[in-house]
Amino acid sequence: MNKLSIKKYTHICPRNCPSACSMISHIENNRLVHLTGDPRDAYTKGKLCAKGFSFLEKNSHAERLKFPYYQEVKGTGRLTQITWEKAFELILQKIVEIYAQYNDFLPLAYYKGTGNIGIHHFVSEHFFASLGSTTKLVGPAELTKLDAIKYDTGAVKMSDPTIIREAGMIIIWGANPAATNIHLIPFIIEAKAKGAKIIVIDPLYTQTAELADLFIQLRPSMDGVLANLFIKRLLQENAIDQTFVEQHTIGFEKYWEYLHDLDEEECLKKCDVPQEAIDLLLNWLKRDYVASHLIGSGLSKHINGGQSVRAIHALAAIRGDIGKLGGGIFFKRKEERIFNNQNAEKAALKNRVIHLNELNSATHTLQNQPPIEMMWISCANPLTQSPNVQTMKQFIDQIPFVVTVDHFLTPTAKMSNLILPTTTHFEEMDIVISSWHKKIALNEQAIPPFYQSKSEWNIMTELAKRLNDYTENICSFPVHASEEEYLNAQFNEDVDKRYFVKNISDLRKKTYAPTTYGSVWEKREFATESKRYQFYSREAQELGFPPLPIFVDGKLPTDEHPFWLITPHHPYAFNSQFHFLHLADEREAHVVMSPNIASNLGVFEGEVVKVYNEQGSIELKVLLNNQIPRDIVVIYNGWYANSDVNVNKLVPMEQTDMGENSRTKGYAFFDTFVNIKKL
Ligand SMILES: Nc1nc2c(c(=O)[nH]1)N[C@H]1C(S)=C(S)[C@@H](COP(=O)(O)OP(=O)(O)OC[C@H]3O[C@@H](n4cnc5c(=O)[nH]c(N)nc54)[C@H](O)[C@@H]3O)O[C@H]1N2
Ligand SMILES: Nc1nc2c(c(=O)[nH]1)N[C@H]1C(S)=C(S)[C@@H](COP(=O)(O)OP(=O)(O)OC[C@H]3O[C@@H](n4cnc5c(=O)[nH]c(N)nc54)[C@H](O)[C@@H]3O)O[C@H]1N2
Ligand code: SF4
Ligand SMILES: [Mo]
Repeated sequence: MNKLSIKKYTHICPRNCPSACSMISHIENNRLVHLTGDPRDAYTKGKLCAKGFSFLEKNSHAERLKFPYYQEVKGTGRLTQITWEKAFELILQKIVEIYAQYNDFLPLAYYKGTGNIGIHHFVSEHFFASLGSTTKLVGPAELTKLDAIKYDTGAVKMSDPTIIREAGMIIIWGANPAATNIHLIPFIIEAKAKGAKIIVIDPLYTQTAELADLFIQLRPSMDGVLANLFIKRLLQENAIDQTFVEQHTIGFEKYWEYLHDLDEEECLKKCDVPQEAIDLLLNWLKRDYVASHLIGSGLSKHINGGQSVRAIHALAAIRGDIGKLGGGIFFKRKEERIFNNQNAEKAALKNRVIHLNELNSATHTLQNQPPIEMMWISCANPLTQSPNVQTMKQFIDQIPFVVTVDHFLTPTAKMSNLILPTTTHFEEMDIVISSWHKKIALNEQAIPPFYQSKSEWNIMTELAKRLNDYTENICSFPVHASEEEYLNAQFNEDVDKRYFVKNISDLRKKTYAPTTYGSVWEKREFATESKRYQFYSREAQELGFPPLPIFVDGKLPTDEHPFWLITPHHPYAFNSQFHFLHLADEREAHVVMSPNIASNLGVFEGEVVKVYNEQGSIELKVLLNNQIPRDIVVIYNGWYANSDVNVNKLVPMEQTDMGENSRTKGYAFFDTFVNIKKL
């Protein structure tokens, strides 16, 4: 390799990952030949994960979509390769037909998933907003815990996560950062090296549990019980921060009444945690350590998730950890909607919003007037990632014209009439912001688009031009000369206020976001009406929730379906992405169970079993694990390209308690119960 002919470019991984790693591509003759992490990144410090490195292979993978395809009948697999000209013609024809029939664009629906979180990728939402009123399909979001936090502190704020290294104790609830937030681990290790205790609370012994001083194997959805139990014990032993409670909180007396009556025996039974573990953690909580709580997505995938988060938050409040350096709660926020194109939909006031978590019957669209005639899917693979995929499939099937923009022929793409190939972050310009640390950065284009793929900006711009050629001013989508010009037009004062950048050239000059030292709520003045932390939230009460962070029962296994099914995120895949690169040892989905369950079923490792419930059934091989409880089985969520196994056939479309105040309730993915049969 001639070093002189190598050019280097900077990129930001655009997965919905807390890390937002900076990477450097090495390009020779327009080909991506080498990839490294970028050492200038203050948070990731030049590291990537296995998936990040695998972009080298993934970007020119043999299975990557090269051309636009059309199929008359969705799901037949009779795909015809077509030209972009033909693809635009088909879309234009459909849009014009819809407008002629309804004099309105409401029958036009769009769904943007989380496959790529870059600002560029809000261009499809921007395009649909520029048509006037359309139908927005809203999918799952990380909002359950955010609503919960807002009831307590009035606003959602989080300290820079690197400050966790100053904590004396880190309690990790329902998260597996060693797999899902890997660049946080060095900061946790740093705290540990300075003497911090690491506690992992999870029904599963995860990769993160391996790092812990104490692992508490809690029953699923019982976090609220455990947190309330600790609060009661701390109160009994007078080990709370009296000043914080008196001067900075409201509702403590009412909360105390609840705690006073809390039956400790009953709590212990519900959690099924050994007394020894409770005593050990209580002992640490009684000491003068600053405690931080890392709250993952595990809690908020249960119907009582929001309520559990409030109880954990209350534990942080009662000890006065909130506002202390390295203390309080840490969590992944929702994506920040701050750029112009992310908020374009707000201008389209008459938008119809359909929450996908309410798709309880296949007749949903038929009952909606006007019906959906066309659906545009971008950055999403709902036919693997949505709960109750059977219903999702019926929903998509009854829509006459479905367009999917993706890199691969996913199950969702296969159920589309038109499949459009798009560029990756090496082939387009973008801006990425992190939903975890305070980062904003420019992603450069390094190589030309793969075969005939087009960037999403390019697709929407071409479409807007053609639409306006057909009927003048039918669509107000701004036609810019380049991606850079388009992205530049998305900056505004809010972006400047938060990130101190006004345009792309500012981003070019900017070195990576410095990590900030300090803590949110330092002054202990909260964003609630009373300026105090609310053990008692009137807002929660008004919306029909318990005003206090009390424990609310979740769901439990039944005789008919005696096993919990937990479907967490794969360490070597990203939601439905990367599985086919086989970064992990296993090449297909497995059901992980305790040897005890296997022996009761009479099956050995590697044998195929049927996992089923009232909604559906799947057949897959058994993997044994002797650290897993006897009534829990695990199947990673995701998509194995060479297999029909789809775990979301078993997951019901059940909503979580909270989230609606911020936009939409979450999905209770982990309240799934199954039975298992030997085949
Ligand atoms: N490698 C990788 N990284 C990712 C992703 C990926 O797919 N792969 N996805 C990204 C996305 S979109 C997200 S949302 C995040 C998710 O990041 P995490 O929240 O870390 O996701 P999970 O791996 O699903 O971990 C949830 C954990 O909660 C546990 N759990 C389940 N129920 C309960 C409960 O009731 N109480 C407690 N205490 N624990 C419970 C599960 O056993 C599991 O270990 O990760 C992001 N990062
Ligand atoms: N059972 C179960 N199901 C779950 C979960 C669970 O824990 N258990 N977790 C849920 C969570 S937290 C999340 S966030 C969702 C995620 O589900 P989705 O939002 O669907 O996200 P992904 O599967 O990451 O990616 C979707 C698609 O985006 C495509 N894509 C990637 N980059 C681009 C791009 O630049 N442009 C376009 N047009 N497409 C692109 C990918 O190829 C992929 O096909 O899954 C949810 N589903
Ligand atoms: S998936 Fe996450 S950790 Fe891996 S390269 Fe992308 S941003 Fe970094
Ligand atoms: Mo997610």
